[in-house]
Amino acid sequence: MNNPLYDTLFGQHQGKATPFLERADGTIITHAAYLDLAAQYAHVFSKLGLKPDDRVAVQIGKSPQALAVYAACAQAGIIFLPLNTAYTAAEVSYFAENSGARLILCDAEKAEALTPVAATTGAVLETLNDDGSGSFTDLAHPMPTTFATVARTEDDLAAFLYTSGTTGRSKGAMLTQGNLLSNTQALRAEWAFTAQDTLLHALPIFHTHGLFVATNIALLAGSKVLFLPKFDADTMIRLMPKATTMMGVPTFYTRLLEDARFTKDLTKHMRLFISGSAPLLAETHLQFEARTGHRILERYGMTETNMNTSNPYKGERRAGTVGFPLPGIEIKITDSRSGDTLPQGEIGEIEVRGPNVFKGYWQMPEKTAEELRENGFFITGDLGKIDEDGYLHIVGRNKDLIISGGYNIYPKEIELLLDNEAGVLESAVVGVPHPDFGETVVGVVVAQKGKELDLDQLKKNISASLARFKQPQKLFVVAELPRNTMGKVQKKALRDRYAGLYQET
Ligand code: MCA
Ligand code: AMP
Repeated sequence: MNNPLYDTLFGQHQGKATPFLERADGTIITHAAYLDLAAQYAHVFSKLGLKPDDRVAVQIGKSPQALAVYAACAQAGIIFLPLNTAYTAAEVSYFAENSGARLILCDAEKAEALTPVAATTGAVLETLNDDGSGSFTDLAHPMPTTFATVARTEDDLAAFLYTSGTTGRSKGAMLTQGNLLSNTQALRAEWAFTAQDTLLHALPIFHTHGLFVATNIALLAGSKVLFLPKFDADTMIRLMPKATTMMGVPTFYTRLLEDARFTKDLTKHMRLFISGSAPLLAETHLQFEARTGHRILERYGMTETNMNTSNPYKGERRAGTVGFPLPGIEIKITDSRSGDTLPQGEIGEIEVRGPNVFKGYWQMPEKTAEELRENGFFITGDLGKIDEDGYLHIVGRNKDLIISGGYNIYPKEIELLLDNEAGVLESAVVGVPHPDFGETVVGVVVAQKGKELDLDQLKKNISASLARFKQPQKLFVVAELPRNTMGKVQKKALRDRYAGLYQET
């Protein structure tokens, strides 16, 4: 095997007219058509002068073409760097610059805003729109539909996914072919995916969940994918009868449960519902079972590790837990300060080791050393315990992170922007419970002495540099921030103070 990721996930389907993607309008893209397009894209990379290990930063909508860029990168040995479509040009500029991307692919409407960063970094900028048109397509059109796959090993890098940190600076998690492949193989087997499956896919494809979990498993198993541009309850319900499996963040499940058309009858043929990326409330799990008779299978993962644990496919799926370590993966619970392993049942830091654990953060050896121990254990920043039956429970986070609708938001990034605004002395950003998104962002600011703050203006000012989903839904002015005796801001006190903001009455 000369390119493990490409050969195993993609190459096995070359020339096969089997259905791969089915779009909401019923159009089908076969494996063969998909891989022909990927080969054409790989030729364009060569024509543009890209070499193996170069990075391609991709901020484009969810389309078969976007997925073909991923395959093309694997085939050409290029590092795929997908970016959330909600990111502003300022955010994308950082990723493009930090990664040293040689090519930036974006929608035509974003091209103007991203031209300056391409000019600064010397990257080529091409466009690829949701409907498949664009300058990249024009370049690909005359290219051959076969490409000599570039030789790689499992240790070679396949993708960078950026994840924020407590300092507010995003870090590029380097994922190898072996990281992705080993996890896909473990999950396919655990969840029993086969070519008879049809996966209802409404997740974005720029994060681990929709790309490396959902898409990779379907590719490995040869399953068909009902490929929807985004979550939309009407379309999900219309297409559910054609599916056998679904993956989603908890918001998908709470939204479906709110819909009276989502019934036992609609789901009786379904084989499996999987949830992850954010905590699924035990209450949602139980409500789902009462409505449909299905127990949602909850699993736990991270950008740096892909999936770590999963509730069993065959055994008991326990509400409020994330199950057992996947085969080949070790989990231990440690004392945050000493790093010592704690006795079973005690709450501590969750650490993980296995072939799934990433190679480190791009050009940030100190950050890597802080989180990745020399013995290979990665310190997740999540707090958990293992119960007497071996199920892992996530009970909290040792990192300052908000998860809204499955998207991660790092308060520090928003606080730095707020602190920079005229008249702001200091700020704190917290996540509060939200019925739809699980958590949502609330900001608290302290004005400089004698200054009046215009909160609407403040919101507007920071919005230029911040994706919409990260922007505080509410801002409050307070006289001072609650602090402990060490002077540290007590975020828990703030979370408690604003916990009722979105509670339904
Ligand atoms: C959209 N909006 C949001 C979010 N999504 N606000 C807060 N949190 C969100 N997650 C805002 C938009 O900016 C917009 O604001 C308004 O909501 C409507 O936008 P729309 O696109 O229509 O939203 P939606 O379709 O209702 O989207 C909600 C969603 C979506 C379906 C929950 O966010 C989603 O698909 N989330 C999945 C994220 C995911 O895949 N995470 C996996 C990460 P306005 O109206 O003000 O303009 S991977 C991971 O975490 C690990 C590895 C793991 O374990 O999987
Ligand atoms: P990300 O940085 O996007 O990879 O998000 C990873 C984080 O999402 C983890 O560190 C957890 O805090 C959280 N997460 C993922 N899956 C679950 C889950 N099933 N339950 C609770 N938290 C989860």
